[in-house]
Amino acid sequence: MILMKDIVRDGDPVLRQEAAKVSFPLSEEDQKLADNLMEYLKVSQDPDLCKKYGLRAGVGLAAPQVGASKMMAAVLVPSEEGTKSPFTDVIINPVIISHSVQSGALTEGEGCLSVDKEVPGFVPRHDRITLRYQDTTGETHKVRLKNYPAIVCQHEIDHLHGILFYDHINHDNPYEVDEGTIMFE
Ligand code: UDB
Ligand code: ZN
Repeated sequence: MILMKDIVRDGDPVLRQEAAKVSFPLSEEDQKLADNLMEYLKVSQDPDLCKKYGLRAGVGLAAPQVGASKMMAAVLVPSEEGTKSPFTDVIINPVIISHSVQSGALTEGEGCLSVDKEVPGFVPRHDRITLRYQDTTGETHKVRLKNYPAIVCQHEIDHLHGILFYDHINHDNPYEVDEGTIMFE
């Protein structure tokens, strides 16, 4: 089981590398990696287990964050959270094939399981994306995502290209975003 000690922190070069494409059928190692990434999210979102294992409750975890430079990330956006539409899958070789002109950003800014310090500021992203990815069986999916699930997927896909959330924050003006940017929780 993945614990906080297994999560690679900012400063480790693996977080700045371009991850390698994953081939199918998945190797046993890659299947286990997929299972472990999703398991972390599930366990961390259970308040009792989260506390018991000293985790940070996560909505997404990318393979490079556990030291595996592979194009794979788990996403678990729970449905209970009022306005947030759910999205759960292990996304492999994901590509954003189109996106809205409109930007979106979280009112609270972003954090990252690999970044221990808080970095204040808005992180401008696409409000809507069409995402193509393969699941663990190798089946290709094309999904349209908006708002929160779209933000989480963009954050995780960034990890596969060596990008961290604070790279997107305007350094001179951390709380400045383009006119018309949709802000949501
Ligand atoms: C997170 N968690 O997992 F709506 F159960 C953040 C951390 C960095 C604060 C742990 C989070 O947003 N928690 C959350 C939200 C919910 C329901 C719930 C837990 N990430 C994932 C990450 O670092 N992936 O690499 C950071 C998010 C910031 C914006 C999108 C991902
Ligand atoms: Zn992250």
